[in-house]
Amino acid sequence: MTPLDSCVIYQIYPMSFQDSDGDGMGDINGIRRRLGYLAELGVDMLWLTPVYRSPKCDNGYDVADYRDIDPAFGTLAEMEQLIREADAHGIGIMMDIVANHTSIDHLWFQRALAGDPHYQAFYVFRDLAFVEAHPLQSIFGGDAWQYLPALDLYYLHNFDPGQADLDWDNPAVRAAMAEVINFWLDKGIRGFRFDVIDMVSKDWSRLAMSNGPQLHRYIRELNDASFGGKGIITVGETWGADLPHMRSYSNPDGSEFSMVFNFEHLGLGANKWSSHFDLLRFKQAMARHQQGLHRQGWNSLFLGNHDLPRAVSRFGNDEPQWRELSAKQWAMVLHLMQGTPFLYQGEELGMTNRHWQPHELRDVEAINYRTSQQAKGLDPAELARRLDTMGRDNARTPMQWEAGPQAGFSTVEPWIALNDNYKEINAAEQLARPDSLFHCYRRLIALRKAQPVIRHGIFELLDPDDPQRIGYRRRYRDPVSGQTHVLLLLANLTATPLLMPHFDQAPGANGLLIGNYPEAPTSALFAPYQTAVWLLA
Ligand code: TEU
Repeated sequence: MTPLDSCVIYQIYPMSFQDSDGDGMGDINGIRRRLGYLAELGVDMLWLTPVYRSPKCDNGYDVADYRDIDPAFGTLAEMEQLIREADAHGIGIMMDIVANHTSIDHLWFQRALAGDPHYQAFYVFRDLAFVEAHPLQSIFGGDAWQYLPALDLYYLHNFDPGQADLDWDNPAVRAAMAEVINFWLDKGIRGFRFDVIDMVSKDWSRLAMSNGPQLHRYIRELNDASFGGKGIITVGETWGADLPHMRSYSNPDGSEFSMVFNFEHLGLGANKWSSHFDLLRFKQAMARHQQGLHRQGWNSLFLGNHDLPRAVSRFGNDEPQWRELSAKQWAMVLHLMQGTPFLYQGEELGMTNRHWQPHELRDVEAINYRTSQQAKGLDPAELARRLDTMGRDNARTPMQWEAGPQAGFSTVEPWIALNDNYKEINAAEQLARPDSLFHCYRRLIALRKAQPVIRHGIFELLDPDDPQRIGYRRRYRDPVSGQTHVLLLLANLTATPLLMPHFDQAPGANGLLIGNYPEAPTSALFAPYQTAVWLLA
């Protein structure tokens, strides 16, 4: 298995990756069919968002059975085949562990409902007095407490009412979750992504649903009881992680996770729906994490996932004239940092956000948000703009494989609308064109494996206050040869030509490692979105 420092992980949203049985929804056999494509890209591991049995009120993040595959995706036997076939390509599979909550269809919750006190203690059931003293809003909107007349109790759901929070202060819950992980380890799973893992320890005294007092203890206990010491790659989803927490989570002693997802660089702010991307904050957050975790932890590197807008639409310029240059630029900016890059499906093609008609929305979060904002009288044009720029459905449109019917995703109308631009943006076109974004990603992935300065070099941000450019240096001293390798990246983030400071340090065309124009820059005047990366001896 590829070691952590050169590993690149590709995230698959199975519902939207490849349909193999003509029901308009992606499935496990569809992923198997595309393993050749993923091997060509050069990725080492596939993170699958949940494929467990689920009523799918939150597209699988409401798990009804952690040990079975949802019939819409296939069977356990097909999953085992996927694990074997991926392994034959040198690719591991990473499962998504949804440990903070289960579906209310899960047997545990059903037994709790039937009055079994052992399983009632798995969840957060409380009486009216407690609920009144602890008012909480669900992340998807509305009250986080749901009343159950049959029990005359309320249960906590930080997400949809169909997703009941587990009580991790109950040791039986922690043991049950370790067993789930061991079940998948036995099947040959090589990685785990832990959904909202910072919410498993809650701090009731502060009414804080994440970063509670037992958080790191519970993670260490889970590590000990399941994946620890087995060369498994793990990543925790932690919206509330600051640098000290990140160091603890990704402690090089291996006692917690390999790394976590920190979201600060995305500039989502307090309210994601009205947030704007802020380049200076991005640069500063990246530099802080690059430097703060160097040899003291490990970074994940990502610009997109199934909850976020499409990367080129959020960070770059998705107008047809600039889209590919801009997407290559962001790919280079991210992939030449230290850490483990995560590529979200379609990012390697530069897939974009789309315009949503109200009836086309599928995501529970977007639908709830639309309803609540309409009730509050938000201007309809502004509401549409927010859903188009920030809605999670943007990331969930079907993979664009080819220019033919349904973009090659399915033979029937997909469960969620395609992006109309699949005739221009698709895998078939890019595989055949050597200077495409796909091949740029393929090169970046290969460079990480070839160049120790990318894996280990110390990071230095240039001009942190420059709002139009990104520049950084990486520096690495080879312990054997004593030779120092320096990587220099300069990027013009605007649609107009710009003079680039630090160009005088570039060694000329011969030292160019990678760039997004056919020719290396010959002067300090960079073309629109021009990006160049040199290796200095
Ligand atoms: O996401 C956690 C989470 O907090 C997001 O729902 C986030 O708040 C939202 O997208 C931003 O508005 C994880 C999963 O990635 C997500 O798909 C699930 O819906 C959620 O947990 C619940 O399991």
